[in-house]
Amino acid sequence: MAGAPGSQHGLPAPNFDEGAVPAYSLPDPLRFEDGSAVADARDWTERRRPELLELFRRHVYGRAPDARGRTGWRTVELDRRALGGAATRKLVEVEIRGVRPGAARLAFRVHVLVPNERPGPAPSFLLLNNRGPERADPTRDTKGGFWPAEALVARGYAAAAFCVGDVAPDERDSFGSGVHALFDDRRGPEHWGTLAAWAFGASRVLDAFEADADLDAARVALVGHSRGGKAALWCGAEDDRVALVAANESGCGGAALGRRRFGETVAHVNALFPHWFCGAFAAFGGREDVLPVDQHELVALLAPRAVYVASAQDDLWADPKGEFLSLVHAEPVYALFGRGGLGSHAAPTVGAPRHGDAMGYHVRAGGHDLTRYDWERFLDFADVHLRAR
Ligand code: GTR
Repeated sequence: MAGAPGSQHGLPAPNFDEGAVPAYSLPDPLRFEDGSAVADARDWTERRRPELLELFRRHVYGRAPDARGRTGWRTVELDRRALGGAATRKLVEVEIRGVRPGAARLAFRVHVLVPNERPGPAPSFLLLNNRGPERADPTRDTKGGFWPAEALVARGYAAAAFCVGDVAPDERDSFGSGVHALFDDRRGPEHWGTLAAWAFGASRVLDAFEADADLDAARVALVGHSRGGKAALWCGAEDDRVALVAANESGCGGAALGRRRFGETVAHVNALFPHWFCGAFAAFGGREDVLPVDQHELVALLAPRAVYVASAQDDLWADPKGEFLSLVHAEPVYALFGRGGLGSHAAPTVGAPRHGDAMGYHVRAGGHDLTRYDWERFLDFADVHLRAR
């Protein structure tokens, strides 16, 4: 793929040839680090899941601070006649109170459009918006496939979005700013990276949703595209209040298996975006086989909750096949809970979504973007799992 971002950094050219994918063997999510086997769902939940979560914190995303009692929220704007009367628009300010003197609080804004016609508290889709604010415009002056709020509301879901950059800037040297500055004065190897900070922000939005009588916080789907998809998956792993995660073209550090080294690799992503991860992750560039985890285990951390992975045919940088395989290899963990996965492991067909039991997948035609097509599939899947009541 000409001009793939990695080629500018003196790194090996990325591989886009399926025939050149190296032989690899994946870590088994159902084996403890001491080699013993996970016996049942209880063993998984009480012992193996915490062990795995800790491995991801130490080696990949870093450890976020304890947020208990640190969130505040208030509605700063309310319009009951938004979307031509179909929705109530709220602008909610979420506040995070820090522990460091001189960096006491950070406030960021969440836009929510709640359907006015609803039988009770609404299920919702919360977008971790990693693009400009105009991509999730609550006034609807700017509309597009990235956040088709009207379509969500028409199907009974609240449409919510916040800009991840308001929680932590997407910049290399940003550790001393955004939400990081509230808690830390230095960056160590296990300190939370920017993806973990965005995930932390999404969890604080859930704190606010739990206090909002118009919303059902037990039926929240997180949606993230690309780097936003990586953060959405990690949020679902860290926060079991999340009912469904839809990770769109999340690629390396998201749903794609690292050991395949197809498209963007651990070396590329660390060279381009070292701040996204904890410092320790950089050591695994080109050494994916010694990383104690792979990304199917990130998906497994969501079990038995609903998970949707979406790819785009031309988005080889994100490794569509590796994204699909993460679901496949997470299935044994879902099976512990009596939950089925995708239903079939046959190679997916472009434009033919596969919605199994707790897992959904599609690969659509076209390139790297979050589109109306993707959302329509997430909605179909959510109708089964979050059922708009
Ligand atoms: C790319 C990056 C990917 C993905 C993407 C995006 O440059 O290499 O991992 O996150 O940006 O967020 O659109």
